[in-house]
Amino acid sequence: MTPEPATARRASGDGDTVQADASVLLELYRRMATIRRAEERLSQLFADGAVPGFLHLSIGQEAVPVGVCAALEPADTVASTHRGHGHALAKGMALEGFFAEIMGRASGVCAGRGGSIHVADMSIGMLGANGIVGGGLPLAAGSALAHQVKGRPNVAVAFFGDGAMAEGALHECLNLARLWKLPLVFVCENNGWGEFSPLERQFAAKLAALGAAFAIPYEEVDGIDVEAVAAAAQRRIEPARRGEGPQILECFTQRWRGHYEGDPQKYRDPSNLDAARGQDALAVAAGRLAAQGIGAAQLARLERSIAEHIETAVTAARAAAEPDFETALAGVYAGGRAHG
Ligand SMILES: Cc1ncc(C[n+]2csc(CCOP(=O)(O)OP(=O)(O)O)c2C)c(N)n1
Ligand SMILES: [Mg+2]
Repeated sequence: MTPEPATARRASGDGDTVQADASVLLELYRRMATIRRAEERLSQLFADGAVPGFLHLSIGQEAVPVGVCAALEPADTVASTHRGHGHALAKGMALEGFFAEIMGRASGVCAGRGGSIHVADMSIGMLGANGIVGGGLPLAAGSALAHQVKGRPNVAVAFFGDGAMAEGALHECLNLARLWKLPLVFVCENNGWGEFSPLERQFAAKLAALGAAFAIPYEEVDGIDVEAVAAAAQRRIEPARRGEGPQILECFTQRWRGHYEGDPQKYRDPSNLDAARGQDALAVAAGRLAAQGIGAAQLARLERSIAEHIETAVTAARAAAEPDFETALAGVYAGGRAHG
């Protein structure tokens, strides 16, 4: 997704919802639709055997990465989770390098060595998706420390799922970030599920209580409403950027798909899935756009251009070379030696 000016950040308003004009909301819609259509395309490619490894889709959760990243500067940094496609695209990853990476091609953003679960691009401040639950948290804390030590006016964002609430890494990072007043924003994507278990079977407390325990300001937001997420993110990011220390934002969202592609979700009551799919960030935004004079025809044109861009990226990825075996170890050892 081509990074564009953080329009929501510039929008006026400090209430619960940014007083965004239609063009700002349309841009947020475009970013969310790009993530959803890219993941729908990945789902097909995975079924066709064109995507190696596992695939964890974030369909249903698009408003969180888009709302949060709209409130960030390009040089701010984000660390992600195993469900990281939305974070990568919302932070500004181009579709070409994104698809090529996930399809294991040398033209991918990590030269085809990372794939879906390690998609990263330091040039846009995307520190990487991460297969370790809670693994992105210390990376974001380290990045926030680097911003602080180097005197940069930037913040780091740690995206994490509700499954990380019970991880020691979160508790340690909350403590360290508060002690050192790091410019770090903890963004929880609470979709109510950790793999195949509901949150209440995994964590007895609340994230708000962790915030209170570590003396870190906490805010929660409807993670289906992209404007509300952008406004809340702005409220958390600004104090962190001013040097007031870490912040927590908990976004309540919905996981529409299985934990991974192919997960039959037998553990999930169909009514739970229906309820989740009834909460659609794109539909909410489309309804508001319609009220502001941007109707279905304009959105259909936007969808066509997104679909064309995705197909161009997929076609290029299919045609691209696979990584060269001879260089398999490059980047593994310091000094970049190609052979062990
Ligand atoms: C340290 C660690 N423990 C367990 C796992 C296995 N695992 C992978 S994803 C996951 C659940 C993650 O849930 P959540 O953080 O809520 O993210 P979501 O899948 O809902 O986006 C678990 C337990 C792991 N990858 N890492
Ligand atoms: Mg979860």
